[in-house]
Order: sequence, then structure tokens, then C-alpha cells
Amino acid sequence: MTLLDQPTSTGRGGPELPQERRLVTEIPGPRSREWLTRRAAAVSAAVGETVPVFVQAAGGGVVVDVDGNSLIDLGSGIAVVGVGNAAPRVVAAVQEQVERFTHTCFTVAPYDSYVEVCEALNRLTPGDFEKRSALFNSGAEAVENAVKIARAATHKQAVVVFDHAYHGRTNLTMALTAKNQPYKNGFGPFAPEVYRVPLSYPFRDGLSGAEAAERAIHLIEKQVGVQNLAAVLIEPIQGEGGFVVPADGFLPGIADWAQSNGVVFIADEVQTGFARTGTMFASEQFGIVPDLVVTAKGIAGGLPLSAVTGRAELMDAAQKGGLGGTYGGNPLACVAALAAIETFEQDRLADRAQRLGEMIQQRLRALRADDPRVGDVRGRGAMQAIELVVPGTTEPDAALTSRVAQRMHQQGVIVLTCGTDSNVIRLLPPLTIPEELLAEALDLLVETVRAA
Ligand code: PLZ
Repeated sequence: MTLLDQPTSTGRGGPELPQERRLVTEIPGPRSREWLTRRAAAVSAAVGETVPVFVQAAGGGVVVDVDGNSLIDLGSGIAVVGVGNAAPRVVAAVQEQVERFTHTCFTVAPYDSYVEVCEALNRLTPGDFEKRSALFNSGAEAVENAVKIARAATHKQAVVVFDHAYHGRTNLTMALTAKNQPYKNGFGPFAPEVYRVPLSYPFRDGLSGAEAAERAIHLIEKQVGVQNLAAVLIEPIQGEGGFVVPADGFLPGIADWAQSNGVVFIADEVQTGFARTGTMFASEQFGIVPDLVVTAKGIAGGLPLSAVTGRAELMDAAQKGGLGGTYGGNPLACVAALAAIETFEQDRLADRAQRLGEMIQQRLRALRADDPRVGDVRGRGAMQAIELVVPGTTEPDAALTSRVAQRMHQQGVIVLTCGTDSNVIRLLPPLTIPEELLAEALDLLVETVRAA
């Protein structure tokens, strides 16, 4: 009999889980190690992994593994479970729906929750103009559809994206994504008519927002031409690319230029959306009103759902039947989204994100003040990061970053890294994490960076 044949705890997830960091074995423990062995024999070696534990339950601010270790979650499954894992409203809504019907395909036989999610998105996204939405499964799929919509509406083809951008792993979105390893290497050829221009990256370029916008616009006008350009696509704060917060004025500069030149301005709010940055959408904090907003991740408490929302005349431009897919707006995901959106609003999770952000910034700025390897502390709300460098320079220190992340995992805290140079540690706690738990994780992070 192997360990895996023995029953594991039957404990449920959700916020009722004990909110504590508790290590009862080394990380990974014996049960996780058995699963890692089975994983290696069954799962493609090309599918990555960050933390070497297998999950048994999760909720509030913790993830409990199959050995009974309780880890503090500062990753939210990559910014997904903002409302917490197994959030009570989400669980109840999905349980009720799963017993009614699981799927009809909205484009075959429609149902109410799809329409209600679109109504909610039209209400919540920036802009007081007439809007429409369409639902898909993943962030990448929604980004692709935003590009399709912009092309259909403008009868133009080119798309401009930025250095360090991340938009997905499908063929078109690989072309839109900047970083080669591991996302693109060996997977070409990539889609044409994608043009990349420099971002505003205050820690590295020293430019004002207006200067960085002017630099990008000049390149677009000279190398692409507005008469060919369907859309400019940008993450308001970059996610995978390093949690880069552009200098003030950069986003409005780009958006104003696009919108006065017949170019669709698309905000990819897949990672920044749904209260994560302290407002429902990050665009609000930068004073931009995108023509199209792409959402996913936080939208449905962990069920796969994504959306494109925007100006009705753009959203309605493609031919009838031109947008769709078998599962897009699946009824389980839609009721989960309605429950998640109710939770964001009723529990004022955007305010919570701001409060968590203040705690994180305070702690990490103090660290930066006495450790020159912490080159930059940046972020908004509960989307914060430190960029680790060789002291006194902006030269990335990826080795230090990976050591810190691994050491955090061994101590029972899930943290993720990011950045084109893999030298950024990012914090994305569930917005339901208890403050004491976040404080404990931040203390550990500070100690771990100092000791690494
Ligand atoms: N746009 C801004 O952050 C997904 C990628 C994880 P999907 N980011 C996490 C990984 O290693 O694959 C993301 C994003 C932004 C688009 C996407 C794509 O969303 O739901 O992963 O397709």
C-alpha cells in the first residue's frame, strides 16, 4: 500500500480553513513527493510548476497540501482567486447550477447567467457609453477576440504591443507576448502584423510618462502608420513582464493618441482586473477609458471565464456568428462570475486590496531602504513587487530572485516570480487574506531576502 492509498483529510476548503501557516513535513512532504513521481510519469515535462506540493484544499489566505501543510498564499493561482478559494457565494452558485444544467452552448440555446455577466461587465468597466460584451474561456482567447473585433471594426490589420508584454500562449497571443523563454521558443512561426514598441519603465528608462508615450508614438507613426493600425493593446500594469507601473501620463498619452487617430485602444486587464489593484479596473487609476477591455482570471473565483467588453459599435461590428466557441460563457463559470462580482462589491474588496497594498508597500519600502539589492518596490493595491538587482545598478539578479522564491516555498509561503529577466518577486494575495497572515508572510520575505 502506498501513502496515496491511505485516506487524506476530508476537510473542505474556503474561508473556514484554519488561517495559519503550519508545516508538519518538509516541503514537499512524502505524499506530495509520491504525486510528483506520478506526475513526472504521466504529465508532459513541458508543463511547468512553481511550488512542489499537491493541493488538498484552499481558502481565505491559505493553501493546504496533501501532507497537511498549510501554506500562506501570496499567488492566488496567478491573480485568479481574488474572492478567495472556494469562496462561499461561488461554491453555492456553482452547486445550484450544476444540478440544473451544465452546458447547452450559449450560441445554441442561451441562458440568463451569460446575459447577466455581460450586463455586469458593461456596468463595471470604465466608460459611460453604450457597451456590449462577449464571453470566452481563457485570457488568451479573449485577447485574440479583442484583436478580431478591432480588425473587423476598423478594416485594418496591424496591432501594436509593448516591450515586456504578456498576452497569452495561443498562436496570435504568442506573437503579442514579448518574452521568448519559455513562452515562444521553438513554437513559431508567429502571426504577422504585430509590432512592438518600448514601454514606460520608470526604474529603467528614467523617462516621464509623456516622453515615453512620445517615443512609442513616434515609432508607431514611422514604422507602422495609423492607416494600417487596427489596435494598440496594453496591460495597464504589466503582469508576467515584471509588474511594471508606467509613469504618470504614459497611458493617457497613448490612449488619447490612439483614440484620436481611429485606432482601437485595448486594455488587457486580465491580471489587473477585478479589484486587484485597489479599483475594480486598473484603467480607472490611470485616467484612461479603453475602447475594449479584456478580462479573465479574477472574474469568476477560479472557474474558467474571460470576456471582451467595450463600445457597442465596435463589439457589434463583426458578422453575426463571427464570435463564439463551444464553451465560452459556460453556465457554471457564469454563475460563479455573478457570485464573485457580488462578493467584490458587497465585501468592498477593492478597498481591501488598497489596505493590503499599503501594508505590503510599507514593509517592502523599509526593506529597500536598507538592502540595495532591492532596486525597486512597485505596484498598486494587492499587486505589488520587488525588483532584485546587483547593488547600485539596474542589472537584474535572477539567481537571487529564484533563491528567495524557493526559500519562501520551503518556509510555507507561496510567492511567484516574473519579469523579462526573471528578477521580480510579485505578491498577489487573495483579497480575503487575514492581515496577520499577510504580515507574517511579509516578515518572512524580508528575513529571507536579507539572508539570501
Ligand atoms: N493577459 C495580462 O496575465 C495570463 C500566465 C501564466 P490565460 N497570465 C498568467 C502562464 O504561465 O501561462 C495572462 C495575463 C495577461 C493574458 C493572459 C492570458 O490568460 O487565461 O492564461 O490564457
